[in-house]
Amino acid sequence: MIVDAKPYEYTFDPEKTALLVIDMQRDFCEHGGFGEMLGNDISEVTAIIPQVGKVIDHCRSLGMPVIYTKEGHLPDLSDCPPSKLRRSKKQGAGIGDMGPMGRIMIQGEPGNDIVPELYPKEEDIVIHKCGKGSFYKTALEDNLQEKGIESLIVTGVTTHVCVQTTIREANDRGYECLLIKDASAAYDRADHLASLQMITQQGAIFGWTADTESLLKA
Ligand code: TIU
Repeated sequence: MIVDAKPYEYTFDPEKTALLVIDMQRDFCEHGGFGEMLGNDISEVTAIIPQVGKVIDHCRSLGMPVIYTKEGHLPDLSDCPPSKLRRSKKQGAGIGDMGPMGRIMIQGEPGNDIVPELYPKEEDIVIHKCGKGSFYKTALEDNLQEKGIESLIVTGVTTHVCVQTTIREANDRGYECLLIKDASAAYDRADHLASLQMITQQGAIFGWTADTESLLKA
């Protein structure tokens, strides 16, 4: 399939492509979550939920694996670097502290769950990650290799943090990444736009970008 994309056409084989849905969890997308407690306005992020849903439906209809990630930590915080813990507390969003949606950024707490509008299905893969990148200390690469995946369509939040870190990790591992630009968001639109530029510059130095409509047309 050929998608009208930047910096030039993106070609993928649905049988060798997976969809990544990065961190569309309540902690980043809902009021009272980690993202808002860090001092962000969440409106750019909530606005993409319907678009992410469209991309998920489309990729499912093509038979592609759908892989969700969730950023969070074990209840005993043993997988949270002291530096990350310290900085979260200093910013007023202490990881592991009690918040409006349970303990902040802790696996199994309501805030760590995927937003109801995009809830995973039984057959989907859900990856727990403790870092910003989806490959760091996870089984993602093994999952992709088992399925013979060579390309990744990427959605989720936030573009300049977990999404871009994941695309950089994937690029170094040889995956061809397409970021769906209206199915990803940063809290600040300038960060989102800067990320798109960084990904596509120098002849797709990290990958491609396209909008949902172009993907659906392909
Ligand atoms: N703070 C912020 O913009 N993002 C994160 O902390 N994690 C993700 O991007 N998922």
